[in-house]
Amino acid sequence: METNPDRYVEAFMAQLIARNPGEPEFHQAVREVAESLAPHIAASPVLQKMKILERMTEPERVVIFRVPWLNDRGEIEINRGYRVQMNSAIGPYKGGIRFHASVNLSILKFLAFEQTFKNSLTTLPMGGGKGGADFNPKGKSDNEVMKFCQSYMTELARHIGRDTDVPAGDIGVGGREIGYLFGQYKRLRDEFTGTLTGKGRDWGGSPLRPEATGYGVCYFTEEMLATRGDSLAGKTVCISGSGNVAQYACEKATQLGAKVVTLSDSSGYVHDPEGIDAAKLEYVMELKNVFRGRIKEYADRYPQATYHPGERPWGVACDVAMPCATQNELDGNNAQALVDNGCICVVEGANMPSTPEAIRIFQRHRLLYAPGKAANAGGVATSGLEMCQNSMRLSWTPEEVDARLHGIMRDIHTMCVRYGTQADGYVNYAAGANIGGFMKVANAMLAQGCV
Ligand code: NDP
Ligand code: 2IT
Repeated sequence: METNPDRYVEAFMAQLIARNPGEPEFHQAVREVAESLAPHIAASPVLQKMKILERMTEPERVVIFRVPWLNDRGEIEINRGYRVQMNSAIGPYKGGIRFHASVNLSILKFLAFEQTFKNSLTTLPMGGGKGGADFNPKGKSDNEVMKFCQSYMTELARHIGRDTDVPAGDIGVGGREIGYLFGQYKRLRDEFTGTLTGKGRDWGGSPLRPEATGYGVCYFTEEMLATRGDSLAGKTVCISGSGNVAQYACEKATQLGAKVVTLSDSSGYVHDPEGIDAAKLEYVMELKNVFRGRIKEYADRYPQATYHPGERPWGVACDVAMPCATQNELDGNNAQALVDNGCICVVEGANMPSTPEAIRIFQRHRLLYAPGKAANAGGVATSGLEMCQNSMRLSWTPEEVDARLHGIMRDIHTMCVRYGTQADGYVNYAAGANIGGFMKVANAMLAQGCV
């Protein structure tokens, strides 16, 4: 039994790194959690004897498979498909599918690990999983995307099911891809069930699932600001990304009275000092979702906006920053720039967008800082609501789903405050989310024995 928290973390991490070499994102995600949990685990003979954290960091199952498909020129292309089934202690595996050239086992294990805690925080019965492929959708025709999705699902179908593992979208996987994936799943299994979430409204999708992650980020932001007697109204907001999460974070922040001044993609960012209002956002949605264009076109359309190629938006002065693109997109220098420019609140729409150094800077300067596993949980929570509606074979109204989403985000905030409030009154949301998310999963694992 190791009773010193620092020694516990170092010994634990040394073992984890030796067992999982060459997986830096996975190491980073686990270390962040291990540091929060160390005081509790170092004080708990049961958690140590039952090897709870050791088991939580070993996926229950990983499948890796060949995904061959024919491109529009009739040539064979080969990608690598994955599904990481991390933890099923409190429900079926649940988590998105990512199609991006960078996808590898390290990234999917970090995402599946974080998902386990996030899903626990939603209070809904969902375990943790994540999948994807190193397929790059950029420049691919609809036909090629469909062929790829069908080939990916042909293998994945044997590993998933409504009570086993329920995938959804993530980077590179939105409504179009979920449609192709669902079509192939239904064809192979000859059953119409809610095995994927994020489906179209007319065929089993929940109202508000597309909006849910971004809206949830803003609801969570409102809760955080309220702890300091403040709100989003009148705030200047920097958002990165211009995909699903960024778009709906922009929409809701604007509805709540904030002015969103940036959006980005992997090529650069646009800065619109007048704010990206509803009409301009409609243009962005068409540009990104229909024409699959680049964010730089925004600056051609709206000449008061400037385009900054190859840069991230964190040098723009703002009150609130919402990183909504990808992991490690906000480093220590970016964090320092945000602090120097007067930013008071950082809310993660993406998964693990801030590097450990960035997080230390936010916390040292006592910013309101919320990790993705708490702040972006509205997406998977609404996926959980979609599963619930599918099981009942009925559909709730948008108002009903929105009210539930709002309630869930409020409850996650309360959980973070409960487990994350320090002696000096500062709320460490990262620690709160890690401890709050861990408790339920750990208790379930203890009850279920050595499995
Ligand atoms: P989308 O594919 O819709 O959008 C992703 C956005 O991020 C695009 O603007 C993309 O730009 C940008 N981006 C992707 N990779 C990079 C990179 N390496 N560097 C800079 N920019 C990049 O994905 P989502 O909006 O769904 O996901 C965004 C984040 O939110 C991810 O971290 C995801 O895991 C997380 N998330 C998503 C949820 C969901 O429900 N969809 C739920 C919870 C979290 P480009 O077009 O140039 O690639
Ligand atoms: O990271 C995430 O929480 C998601 N991509 C959503 C997962 C889901 O199952 O809705």
